[in-house]
Amino acid sequence: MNRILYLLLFTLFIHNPVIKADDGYRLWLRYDLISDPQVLGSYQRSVSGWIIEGTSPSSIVTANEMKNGLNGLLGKNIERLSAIKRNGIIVAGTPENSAIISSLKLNKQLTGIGSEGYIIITTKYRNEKIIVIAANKDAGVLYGTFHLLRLMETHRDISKLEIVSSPKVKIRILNHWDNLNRSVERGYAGLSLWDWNSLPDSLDPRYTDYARANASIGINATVLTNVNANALVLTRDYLVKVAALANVFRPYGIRVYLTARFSAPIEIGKLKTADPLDPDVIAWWKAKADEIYSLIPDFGGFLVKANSEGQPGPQSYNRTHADGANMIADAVAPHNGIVMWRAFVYDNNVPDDRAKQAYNEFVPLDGKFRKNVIIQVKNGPVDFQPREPFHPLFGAMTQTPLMMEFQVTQEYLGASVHLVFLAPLFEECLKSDTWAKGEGSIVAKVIDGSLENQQLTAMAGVTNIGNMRNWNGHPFAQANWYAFGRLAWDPYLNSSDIADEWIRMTFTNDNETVARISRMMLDSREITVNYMTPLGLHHQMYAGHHYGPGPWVNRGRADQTSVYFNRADSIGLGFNRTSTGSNSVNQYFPHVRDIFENIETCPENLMLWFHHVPWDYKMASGRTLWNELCLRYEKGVDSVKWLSDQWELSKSKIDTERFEAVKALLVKQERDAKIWRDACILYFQTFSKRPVPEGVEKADHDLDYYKAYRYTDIPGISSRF
Ligand code: GCW
Repeated sequence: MNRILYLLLFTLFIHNPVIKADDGYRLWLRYDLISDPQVLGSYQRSVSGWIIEGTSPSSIVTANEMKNGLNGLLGKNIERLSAIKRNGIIVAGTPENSAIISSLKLNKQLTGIGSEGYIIITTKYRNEKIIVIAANKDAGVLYGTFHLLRLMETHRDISKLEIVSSPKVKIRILNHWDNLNRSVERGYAGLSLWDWNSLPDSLDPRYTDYARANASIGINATVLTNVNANALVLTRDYLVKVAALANVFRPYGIRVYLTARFSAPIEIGKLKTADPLDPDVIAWWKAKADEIYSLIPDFGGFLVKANSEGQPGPQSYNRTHADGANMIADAVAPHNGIVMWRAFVYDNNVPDDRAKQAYNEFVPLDGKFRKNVIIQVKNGPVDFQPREPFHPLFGAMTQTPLMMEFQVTQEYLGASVHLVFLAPLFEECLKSDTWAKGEGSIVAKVIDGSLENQQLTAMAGVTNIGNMRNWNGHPFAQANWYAFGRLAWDPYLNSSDIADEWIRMTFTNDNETVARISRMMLDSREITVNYMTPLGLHHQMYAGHHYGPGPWVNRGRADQTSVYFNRADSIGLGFNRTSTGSNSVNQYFPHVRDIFENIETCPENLMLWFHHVPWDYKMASGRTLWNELCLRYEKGVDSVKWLSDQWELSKSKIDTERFEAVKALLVKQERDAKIWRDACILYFQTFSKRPVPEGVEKADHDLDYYKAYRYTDIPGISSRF
């Protein structure tokens, strides 16, 4: 009887596994017991113990991860061993720190994978079948361990492993736009993680969890402070705090960088100038660099925003960006530091087309930068819009390394309220063909250095991390952190593979649910483009908060207004950037230029970026531009409803806490999508003077209502705007 009852209970349990509440803190590193009995059984047969012989701080954190991961996933204590005495042992280490690894003679496999790469193989050791994670250095062992755990979290077959992986990009770096008072510029997930007041004495355990999460996806660097920089962080009191963070991050392979305020020699150095050619200024930066390295020997270097949006820079002294970058680069060079110099510049003298400015300023400087300078370029020529063409600088500088700057925080994509998976946006840019050296010269090849054989390579993500319990605000915003890390490791990955992994680790391995959520995620970016800025429109956000619509915004600096970018008039809509307009198309290589120049060949999704299109222009659908535009907005709104329906179908497979959180956010997203649709259609209609086509829901209010509409619930910044 008991036995039958037991069996009954067991079957019930297996078929209805309890879905535990989840506050999202553990991100994709949940390590919950594997719920699929078959998968669990096969893993329990393949894994019976593990060995990590190394004793460095990095080996210790790797061992902790191995232990917590295996014990959690397999639901029992998996023994740590010191010798191979049976089948199913995992051995992780380097030839230096592990006698077993060294005896396996893996030199051939290990050459060419560098200091961060790893191999994971199934092999035999004195007749015992074992899994080996081997690397040249500790960091590789840690990454390999995370990889193996990921395979298990995603229920992959681990019986015959033959994995070789090494990062294609050298510096994979988060940019925190965090201020020293803990506010975060464009941050929507609470305060900055860095509690400067309590550092260096008190170390929040979150610092460790932050490092772990980053290491799990291969991120190996972080810039702690805002590019709109405060020189105070370079004073000794703060540097000691920075050093404390660097100490926490080091075992996880993460190096710390800071933003350098160009006028720091004046502000904290008491000099009269910050002129990069002034000997006192040069000496000040050199001494500052020496001081930093005495506290943080593996300090990465500086990120600099100069002569842009009011930030000081070399041009204030009639010097060039190269003069400024080189001066700081020389100060850090003896310590192997680098300077990441941003190309997001726009001058106070408003140019004819803001999209052209970075290219015009930087291309003439090609070849003039020191070897340890890399130019950090945003993915598109304007500013992190839902859709932009790739930045024309990619491929255009042959002697200077260029790095990517993606924005992970959703400044222009609905903050932490809208469900928008950004991997498709990142992927679209990385796979864009610049034609710099003929067909196939895709942006990813600029970023991984292969196009021009650059050794210094990097990818930055302006992060969406804050001190909210779930780190990012929206449960799905975690996927953007995850995707950034994975693409920085390998810019050739596909969004769908990334989504699949992330969903399995974060929510469930139920195939049907994974497929459904994956569809939602993969479509989500296009959905947002439709209800915000379809057909190549851009920068139509309300001034300041950039959250809701503001196509009418016409006050302030001209090239920050919506009317500057939409150019709506009685004839049509869109920014003429062809040869008859601003001619920014000419910054692209001829093949690409010709495609964008001709309205017949310009991709429709970028049409209003490059062309001023008449309202009655016939689109691919056969509809006029006006009708097509209205229907795109409607499609955006309808698709948000679709997202909600899809989410509802996943209810039984998701823990209540996160299910309800996402559900509530989708309600807001639908509200916002409607506001976008109605506000934009009503505003553009004042120019088109055409009726709204059938199939588009009628706006609830008139244009004045939307112009006067004030959000009270934008995370993080509602008090400011
Ligand atoms: O998009 C703009 C943002 C600013 C930001 C700037 C930049 C940090 O609105 O908040 O400043 O870009 O990238 O420097």
